Amino acid sequence: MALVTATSGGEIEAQAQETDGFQLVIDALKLNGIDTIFGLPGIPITDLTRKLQRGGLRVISFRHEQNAGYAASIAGFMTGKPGVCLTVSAPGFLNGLTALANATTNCFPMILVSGSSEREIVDLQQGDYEEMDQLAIARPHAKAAFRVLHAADIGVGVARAIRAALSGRPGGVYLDLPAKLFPQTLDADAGRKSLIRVVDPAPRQIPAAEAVQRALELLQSAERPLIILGKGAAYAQADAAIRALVETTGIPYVPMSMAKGLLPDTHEQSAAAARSYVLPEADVVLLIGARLNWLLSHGKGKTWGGKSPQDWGGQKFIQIDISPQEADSNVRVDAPVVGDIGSCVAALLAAITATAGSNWAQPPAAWLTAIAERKTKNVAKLAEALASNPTPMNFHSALNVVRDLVKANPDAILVNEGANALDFTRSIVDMYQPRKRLDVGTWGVMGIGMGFAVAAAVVSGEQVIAVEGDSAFGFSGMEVETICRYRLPVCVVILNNNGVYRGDEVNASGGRDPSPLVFVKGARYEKLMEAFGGVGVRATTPAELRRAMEEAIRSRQPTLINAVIDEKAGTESGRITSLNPSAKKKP
Ligand code: FYN
Ligand code: ADP
Repeated sequence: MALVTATSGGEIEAQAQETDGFQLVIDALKLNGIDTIFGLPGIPITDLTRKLQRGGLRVISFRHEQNAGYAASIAGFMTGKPGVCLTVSAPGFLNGLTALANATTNCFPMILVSGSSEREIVDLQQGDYEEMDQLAIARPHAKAAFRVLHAADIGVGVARAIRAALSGRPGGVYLDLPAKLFPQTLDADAGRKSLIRVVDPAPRQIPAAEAVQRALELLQSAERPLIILGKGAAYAQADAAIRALVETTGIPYVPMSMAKGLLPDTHEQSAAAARSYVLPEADVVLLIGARLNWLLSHGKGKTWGGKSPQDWGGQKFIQIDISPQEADSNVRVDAPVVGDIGSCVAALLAAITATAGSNWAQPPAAWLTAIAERKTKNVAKLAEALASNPTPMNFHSALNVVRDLVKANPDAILVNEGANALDFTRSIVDMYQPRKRLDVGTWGVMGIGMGFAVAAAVVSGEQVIAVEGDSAFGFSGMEVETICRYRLPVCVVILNNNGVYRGDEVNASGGRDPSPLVFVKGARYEKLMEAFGGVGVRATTPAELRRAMEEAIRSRQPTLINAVIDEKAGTESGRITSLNPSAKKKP
């Protein structure tokens, strides 16, 4: 259809019948239920951010694109809709790319939308403003990458990005929008018709009956069965079916970090407190949305009872995963079950009922008793550590307070990063509901803290508690301004021991510079929050920390608590010291 020609009297009507690239991006996102954009305005997307807000989307504007990207990715994990991050070209794009790569690695659905410079100049390398071939750079770090050159293709571009992010194994998608695209106009009717509402973007994938049968037979043969729940199981939002499978079979389970709370950590079948006993002792292990990567010692070696780091421990694995390529990635998987977790777990439950009715044989008592004994011992050991009240505080006495407050506020979302601050929080703070624990994930990445906290508060409206190592906080600390600007109910607790891992190291050369691992002693992080109108508190005792956290949760005000702990508390790399080649060599 031809463009309407404007006359002096009919100008408004003419404009109303035209649309442009800006509007089509907004319409395409809205049509697909995208209601929030995380980003940072600048050339060439400044006007787009304005128009998105005017168009009714929530636009959360950050201080650094990496944090906006992490926010988008975790919004994707929490909601099952792709989280969208919008950045400027070249450096802004690169800042967002870390988060996109992290999303792909973690199987979080996310779309990084970046403006880009003039293709004609970029491709001839003639030195454009922020010149960069962003599409080529994004491709290896994303599940898929697309560029849209014509406004009429925006609908297809957005639809392809959504499908790629959500279908099969979720991941990060890059969508390149050159500056010239936005002001391109076309007939409004043609524009409307070019848009696509994506139908069934994450189609169910039903497992093959014989794969389910194979898994069932292996499970029935087990004497010491174990279930491992990963963050894929949390993402799948198949909470009731997973709980039914665990409880019907009576099999003990271990949650990976972000699967904590999928069943309450206080569940009697949780073997988390006996982790180092159950992994090597189990004979059949059912993995649900968990990969046998480094976090599970690649399914072999001493963690699994193997004699040396490369030795197989003898376990047989059943693996439920949406990716058909995942099985055998590290060790043999005897019964791969490929499909979406909801369908696979339902199929397994149906097969159990068909085979055994309500008389499924519970795991042998000897196995359950042995686990219970280990659990009791570890729980008692932990309780003793939590009860001690040293001066200054240590990780245990501070986290005992967080543990109580999460228990009293199970709807709250816990964001957690650091080394020791991560490891101690994971084992000390019980979670009670699914998808409430958000952390460093598959890469063990530092810097997710404030981005995750902002997104968690925006997406859920719930209270967020961010437990941060002082080093980890530094990567995203400036976003406390964002937290204050949007008045988000985020309580940041910095476990401050003056350094990376700990704060008492000195410069071994005797020179004037501090050790590379320490920070300014006695830093007043709480003042950073006060600078933007939030509440800052310095806490040196568990009682002060408790009071400050209770008040933060009661008031829902942005709060930063500088929890001062012993600078000698902490070990190098926390519980993964073995991965740090020089860790044993003391300076
Ligand atoms: C766990 N534990 C408990 C409980 N839960 N004891 C008592 N009560 C409860 N509720 C015990 C558990 O049995 C272990 O003791 C110990 O606490 C630690 O448990 P965890 O955390 O489950 O196990 P572990 O061995 O640390 O797990 C391995 C891991 C994990 C690799 C999956 O460390 C992890 O997720 N690490 C991420 C690290 C990371 O990304 N760091 C960021 C980079 S830091 P034992 O059974 O006695 O062993 C850069 O430097
Ligand atoms: P963790 O770190 O908690 O062990 P991983 O990220 O290693 O978890 O594993 C998550 C796994 O879950 C991935 O292999 C991914 O393919 C899978 N996954 C994600 N979503 C689904 C889903 N809806 N159905 C089935 N598998 C899924």
